[in-house]
Amino acid sequence: MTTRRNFLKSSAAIATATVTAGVTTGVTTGSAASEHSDTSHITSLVANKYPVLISTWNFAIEANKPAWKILAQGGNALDAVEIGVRVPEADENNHSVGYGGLPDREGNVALDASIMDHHSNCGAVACLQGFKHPISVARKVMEETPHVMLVGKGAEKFALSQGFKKQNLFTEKAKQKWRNWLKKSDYVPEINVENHDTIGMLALDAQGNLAGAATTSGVAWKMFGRVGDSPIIGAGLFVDNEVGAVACTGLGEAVIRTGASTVVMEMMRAGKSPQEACEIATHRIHKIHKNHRDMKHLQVAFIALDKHGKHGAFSLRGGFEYALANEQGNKLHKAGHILTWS
Ligand code: SD4
Repeated sequence: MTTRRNFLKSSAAIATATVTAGVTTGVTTGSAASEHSDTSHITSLVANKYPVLISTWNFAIEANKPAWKILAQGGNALDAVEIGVRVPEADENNHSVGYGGLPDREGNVALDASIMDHHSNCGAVACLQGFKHPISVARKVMEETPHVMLVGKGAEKFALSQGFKKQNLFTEKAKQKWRNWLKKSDYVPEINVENHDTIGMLALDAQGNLAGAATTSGVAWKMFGRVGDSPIIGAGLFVDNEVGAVACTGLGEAVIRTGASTVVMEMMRAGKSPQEACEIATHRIHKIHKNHRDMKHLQVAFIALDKHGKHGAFSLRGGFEYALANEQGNKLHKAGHILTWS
């Protein structure tokens, strides 16, 4: 099996399309807007930055393709992020999202997802079993119910009522990995090493509106009923159309403990760049977890996009990549980080 670590070691193939961004202090995509006081100049610079799309991990390159198509044709950010994250959800070789995802320790493939639009409407599902596209169920929760989140059996009942078809998501490959895990049954949530990661996707459309989506099968071998950060607005995902959008990946428990997306958002609101905001939140998680039992294997990572199309990305440990799509193309980037894997 190619682990993410091995993949990164032997990633000459992607090196041509990869740049290192914001290793410790920030990416260099900063808008020149802050250097000028002439508003019309700012408007034209900002206009050049629309649309833009950013997503987590290397599988984001494929996910960005249909999403970018929508944005490039003037479509809205909400449709783009939903269509985009459906790509890894449907990929049986991706063991961290949707169909083919690794199960909990009892053998249940339990999925979490959330979606948020530019009006601060949001919808989420947690611990949903048997539906390949939890992101689309989450969107229906947002559009068709008075609620934000449905979980477990309630989410399943709702999905069926909306016409989603129930199916078996537990593939033979995932079963094999589970059976191997059962031999020792030791729970070590090594995010990078397992190549087990959420897709978070953020888009700014041609109208200047933001949306975001996150979808995952959660950490492998979790307890039955465990919910991660991805379906929790303000933890794994947050969109505020006045400010920006944020998505997290990594160990959800650490993200929830720190309200991480909210931290990034409020830093941007206070005037920090998306890059600075991601770095501040990562350092906060590091500080809070220095003596925590989760620290040994802890990985968390952020992507952020502001209202003007500036982006940021940062992770606690090395190995986090994100794909950025704009008029210059769809490219994989390595994010800066605080620690290396020891
Ligand atoms: C979670 N953040 O459930 C999610 C998914 C994950 O690497 O494992 N990300 O904690």
